[in-house]
Amino acid sequence: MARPKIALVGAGQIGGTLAHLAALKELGDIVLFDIAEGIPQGKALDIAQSGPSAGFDAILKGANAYEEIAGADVCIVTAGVPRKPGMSRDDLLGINLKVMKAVGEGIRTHAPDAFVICITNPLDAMVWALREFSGLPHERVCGMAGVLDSARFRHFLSVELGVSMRDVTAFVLGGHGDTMVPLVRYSTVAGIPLPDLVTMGWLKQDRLDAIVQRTRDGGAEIVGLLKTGSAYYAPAQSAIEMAEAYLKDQKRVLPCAAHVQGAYGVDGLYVGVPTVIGAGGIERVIEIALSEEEKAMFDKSVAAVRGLVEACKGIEPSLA
Ligand code: A3D
Repeated sequence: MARPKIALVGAGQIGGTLAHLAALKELGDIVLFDIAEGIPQGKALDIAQSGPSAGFDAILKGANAYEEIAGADVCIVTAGVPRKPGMSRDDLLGINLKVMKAVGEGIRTHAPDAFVICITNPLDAMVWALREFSGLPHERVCGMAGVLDSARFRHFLSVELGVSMRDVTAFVLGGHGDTMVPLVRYSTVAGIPLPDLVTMGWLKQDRLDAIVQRTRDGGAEIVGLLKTGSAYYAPAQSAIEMAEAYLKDQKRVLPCAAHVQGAYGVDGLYVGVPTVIGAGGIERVIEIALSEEEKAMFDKSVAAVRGLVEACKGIEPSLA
């Protein structure tokens, strides 16, 4: 059986890391696509030359023409610009919307059967726009944010509690931005919900509150340190987890920006929710019970995403 084909649209910091991880995990043959000439070719060659030592079998290729993504099984989109210190994700809207138009049309023409994972910010609005421009079925277009936001939450909690990151599960809902909703009640250490850990005296409430806030600001913290761009190792790993769930039909339960139609009172919007990812793409949106306070936070987040989608329609008349 031929190897799956993975197209990485955008060969910058995240794109290059995605290619490396996909090769190490032998998820398939990899095409790195970018408008910058030489960058995707150089990264493809560099990673391919790590193959003999790493011991993977994968063909890596760099490209500047959309024809090269033809027949891709998975497309991961990072094309666009990242944040610089002082910028919000929303400041990227106008410029990255134009990029999504070109990418969406490229996917529509050359890779209409792919499972598409968008990473470009502002995430929830860009994945919506990418779906509109590509015309692919909603269940085959999604955005990566929840896996990363929950990984940040899990990491901070594991350090605070001195336990393995593997035993910490976390639940983050809503848009990828300042309004994201880390759900403390549904986050656990080996099945023990965080509020119970507070009652047991293992976790202080003020420390938990600080970790929730640090999770919300997780991206900005790294932008502030790097100064020239945003996070890329953990974002790439998170998208690889989603791609693997699709390619191997793992039926993973992962939070991601999915098209929500009806659930949570949302009518046709991409927003961060728990999903099941398998060979059918986003096979299910899981609707969990929310308290009044959680629902209010989620609704605020949804309103922020809706505002960005409306702004997209204002900029690009074909989306209205
Ligand atoms: P960067 O290293 O700048 O790579 C972006 C690449 O896109 C560059 O190589 C550009 O040449 C390329 N590009 C620009 N326009 C086009 C186009 N029209 N077609 C093809 N390629 C193009 O950025 P990065 O890899 O660090 O980040 C990529 C995106 O991911 C940014 O928008 C970030 O804000 C976003 N991001 C999202 C998250 C989430 O959790 C959602 C996390 C981190 C970064």
